[in-house]
Amino acid sequence: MRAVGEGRRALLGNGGVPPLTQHSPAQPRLKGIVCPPQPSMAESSRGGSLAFGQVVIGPPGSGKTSYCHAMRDFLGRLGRRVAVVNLDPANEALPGPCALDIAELVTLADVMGSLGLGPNGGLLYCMEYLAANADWLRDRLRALRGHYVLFDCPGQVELYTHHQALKDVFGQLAKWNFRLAAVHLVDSHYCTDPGKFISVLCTSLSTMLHVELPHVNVLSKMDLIEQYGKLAFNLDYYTEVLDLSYLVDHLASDPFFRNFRRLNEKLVEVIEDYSLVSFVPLNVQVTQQGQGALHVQQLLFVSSEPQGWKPQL
Ligand SMILES: Nc1nc2c(ncn2[C@@H]2O[C@H](COP(=O)(O)OP(=O)(O)OP(=O)(O)O)[C@@H](O)[C@H]2O)c(=O)[nH]1
Ligand SMILES: [Mg+2]
Repeated sequence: MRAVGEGRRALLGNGGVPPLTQHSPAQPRLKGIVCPPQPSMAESSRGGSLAFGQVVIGPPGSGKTSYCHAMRDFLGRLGRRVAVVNLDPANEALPGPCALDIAELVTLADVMGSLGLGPNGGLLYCMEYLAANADWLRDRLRALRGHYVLFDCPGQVELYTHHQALKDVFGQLAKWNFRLAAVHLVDSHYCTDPGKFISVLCTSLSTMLHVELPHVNVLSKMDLIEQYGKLAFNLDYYTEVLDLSYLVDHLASDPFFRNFRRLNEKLVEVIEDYSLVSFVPLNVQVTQQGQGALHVQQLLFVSSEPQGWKPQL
């Protein structure tokens, strides 16, 4: 970690990040994918070649790190140049090699120890520290030109729903000619509980609106869905997110949740009015499509489409 005092000064002086383009609900979109305005090719390629990749985001334990390494292994087996960049300062035991690790700059343990912060505040500080030291990231990423880059991000929901630091880092990456898709992983376990599924819909929508990147929502750990419990509806119902009134009715069959019916109706109304959220089911542990879930290769195509790029596999 650079000296904390230096980091603090850098944080106080971090006013140079330009605002990103505003989200427009009128933008064209594919199923499960939002395509905010992208810089034109001519504008993007000024000052360097284009680079492609994914920012892998989502709640704690949703499978981000496993996904990054499964995708890296898959592309590596095909002979592609691919790199995992660990942006999670709390990641200590990584399941595979990383081309670049934020631990070189800052670790959560260092921040908690030196600033007396808890794990959540410490992680937010680390992300602010990274945003304020974007030059460090830019210098290290230069060595990865020509690679498809998978950014393994931390599992803290507020980073994606309202906190500014990581969004600023994504904005910097766009200025350095990275064309990124956000792959937002959510544990498919939430499908087994209608109340939790509504909250997942709300956080997924907030994340899409806040992060403002081409976006794919993924239901992860599909190999476990049957063990998680019986689903009240077909899997398609959860992935397509079309008519949520059935979900509210189902929830209201529970005497406790009946009291909150009106609140749930209003929440799903917001989701339906935006009409942005849907999911792609993913099983990182298979190499063939099965049980209604995609595998990493198909997800690569799904996430590349809004970037205007077709992977050559
Ligand atoms: N069965 C199964 N387990 C998975 C899958 N993906 C991840 N896991 C397991 O879920 C746990 C969490 O996975 P991680 O990849 O560390 O999740 P993460 O989102 O990176 O977690 P944080 O970085 O702590 O937010 C690990 O025990 C993984 O082995 C999957 O597709 N199927
Ligand atoms: Mg992780």
